[in-house]
Amino acid sequence: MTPTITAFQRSPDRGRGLGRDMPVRWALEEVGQPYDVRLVSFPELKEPAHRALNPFGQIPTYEEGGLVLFESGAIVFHLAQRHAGLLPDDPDARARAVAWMFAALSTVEPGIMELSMLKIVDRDKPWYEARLPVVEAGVRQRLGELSRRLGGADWLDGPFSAGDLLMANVLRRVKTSGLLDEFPNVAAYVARGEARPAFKRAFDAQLAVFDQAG
Ligand code: GTB
Repeated sequence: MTPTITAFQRSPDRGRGLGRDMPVRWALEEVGQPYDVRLVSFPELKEPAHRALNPFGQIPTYEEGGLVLFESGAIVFHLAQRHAGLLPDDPDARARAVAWMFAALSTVEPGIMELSMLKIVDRDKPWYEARLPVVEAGVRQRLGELSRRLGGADWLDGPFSAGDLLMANVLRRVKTSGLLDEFPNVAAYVARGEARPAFKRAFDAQLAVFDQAG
């Protein structure tokens, strides 16, 4: 059964692969699972047919036979449980990899998203210049903590896992901020993730959607 995911018909990131379909595509490529993509417009996201798949009217969704999932982290977790390669077999190592998945999405990503949204939405606000260093400091703190834990290792806990996939994907969003460059081992970690053949296939697939949309 070939699963179907949804993605933006016209991604606002202009093919930079910052949408949440990216980690799902990456995980599918890592485990060698072919997939179909249904492209959805912004108005379609809010229609009942799409809300039946995702009550929040967002991408990505995942359909596989009778199974419907939303939330990119849950979809990556599902794929990692069903296929070999993204979670260790040892139960303790597996639990730690899952902890990194949660850390990526609930401890590291919120500050990064706040910074991203601040720059996109609030640049013209009178308080922008005062707020920016505060939000940057929060992201810098998390990057520093991550840097200290990662040290000289390639991945966060042994072999590459779904935890690394989500963490590297989340960190890609600060690549252009300059903050990542303050932590060379974290920048190298992200680069290692992006150098994986599965990442490249996923990135190229979402870029092709943007290019074809014209
Ligand atoms: N927690 C959910 C998950 O991880 O699946 C969040 C899903 C989500 O935020 N989806 C966004 C969406 O559908 C797209 S990815 N938004 C439409 C809506 O809510 O109406 C987030 C995103 C948004 C914008 C850009 N951008 O402009 O570059 C990139 C990524």
